[in-house]
Amino acid sequence: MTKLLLRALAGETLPTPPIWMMRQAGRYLPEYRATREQAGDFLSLCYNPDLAAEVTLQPIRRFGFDAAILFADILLIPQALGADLWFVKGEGPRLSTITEAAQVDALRPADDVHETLSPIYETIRILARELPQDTALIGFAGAPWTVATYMIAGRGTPDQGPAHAFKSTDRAAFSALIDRITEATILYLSAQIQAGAEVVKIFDSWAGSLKGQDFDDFAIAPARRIISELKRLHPGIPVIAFPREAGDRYIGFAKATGADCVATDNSVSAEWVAGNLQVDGCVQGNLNPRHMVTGGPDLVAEAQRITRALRRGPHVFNLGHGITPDADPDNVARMIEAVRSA
Ligand code: 1CP
Repeated sequence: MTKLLLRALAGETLPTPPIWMMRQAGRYLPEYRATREQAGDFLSLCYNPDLAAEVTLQPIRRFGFDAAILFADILLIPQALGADLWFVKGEGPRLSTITEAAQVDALRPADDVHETLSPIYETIRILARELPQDTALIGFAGAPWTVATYMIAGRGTPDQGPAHAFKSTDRAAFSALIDRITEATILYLSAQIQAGAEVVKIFDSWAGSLKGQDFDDFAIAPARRIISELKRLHPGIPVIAFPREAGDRYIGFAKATGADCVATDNSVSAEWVAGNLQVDGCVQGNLNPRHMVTGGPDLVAEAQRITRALRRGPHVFNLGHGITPDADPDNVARMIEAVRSA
């Protein structure tokens, strides 16, 4: 096995960690903006296999990352389950909302998702052919809780208030929604693996707002179910899970879900991650994405501090969250150089 990412995920401690970046294909790159213009809107880009493969490859060509992440979005699953989805320029995603049990029942069955999502599998087949031999291909989906927060509220929310409210008023209907998304996610990720994804990542961007038993029921349990089912269907497939802002609960999450690698945000220190999480396996993270905007000596110092703090165990270098549109591409090159020379 020569791909660095696969070696780290298998538990190997490497002299230099594999490097990739969340949102590495995105608006901070002029070539992405040009291809997106050509596609029309964001969703047309996601569902155009040639152009989606092209934007996935752009950061690989420019920076030589060790992994490519499929270009798509976590909100395609709600759409495949029957929700309306559109993007408002300069604002973000909008979806039809879910406010009552009957709307959960009326969603399409999980088995139907392939009908909408088959272009995504074609993107993966193109990438599997075109990526350089030493670049690993990552597929992904949103975690059920995070996807549910968008389906219930109809948009991104700072505190996931509407989803928490629906969970307290009708826990049975809320659980049924989580189950439907979980089943759809298993089918979606399994098809991605069949098409050529070598790793899958589950993004639980809003896991941090689940407290107490809710974290067990709606962050840990669905992740455990998705991971065990994927590993039953595809023995040996590595899974990265990202329960963002889980804090101390990263530890219990890592032990309970069976994820091969837990990705951490930048609110926990790399030293804490080394002492508490890396002791049990591979970790990913966790440079603050603001350094991609500000650059300078702090960027180099921070990238090297993280690399050194995590070099006694398996580590995948990444940001603590996605790179932002105002980032300077030159800072990405500086980050990679800093990590590889640490
Ligand atoms: O205008 C544009 O071109 C769209 C910006 C954009 C991009 C580049 C969106 C809209 N999605 C994406 C791609 C994307 N999204 C990827 C592709 C691979 C890569 O990383 O390069 C991935 C993995 C995602 C995942 C995603 N989408 C998450 C989880 C990770 C995270 O950032 O926390 C979430 C929450 C979304 C929803 C979403 N999609 C797009 C936006 C702006 C948002 C956030 C909306 C909000 O909460 O307000």
